[in-house]
Amino acid sequence: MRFIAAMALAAVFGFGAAAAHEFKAGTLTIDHPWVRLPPPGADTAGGYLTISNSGAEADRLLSVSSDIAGVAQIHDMSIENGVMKMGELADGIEIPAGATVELKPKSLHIMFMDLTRPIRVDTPIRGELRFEEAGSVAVEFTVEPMGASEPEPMEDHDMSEGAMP
Ligand SMILES: [Cu+2]
Repeated sequence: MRFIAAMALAAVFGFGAAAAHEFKAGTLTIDHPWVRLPPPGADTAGGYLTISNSGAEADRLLSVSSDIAGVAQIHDMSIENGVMKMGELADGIEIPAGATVELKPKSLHIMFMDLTRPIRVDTPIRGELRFEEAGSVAVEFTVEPMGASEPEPMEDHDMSEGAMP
């Protein structure tokens, strides 16, 4: 009986660790980096993650690199006159002290461009985040199908899904 309980506990903790999928660097915690599986033939893919800063000083995400793309830019997305626009944030993203910043579809995101290999759901992507204070942090992005667990806030923007991660 005790043995079975221990096994169950191990299973729970094992799953918990995998599900958490987080990376730490100094006062930063980077939670659940993932890349949305792009449509076949696409040469860009969107990357998302959550960064929490438990420290007393702000930090800044300056750049991102990966093993799937020649270029990775940090993008913001906004809707102007009903048209979705996105552009590079040349200064990166500030992570204020005590704050959590979420990169997610239809919002702040990482734009992987000039994809160098096919992206598959079963193949995690190695990446590196570079912060002003915390330095370089190695992370692993999981790959998730389009729309996976991400509700679409704007129903009428579904058509541009492929071009606008
Ligand atoms: Cu973009």
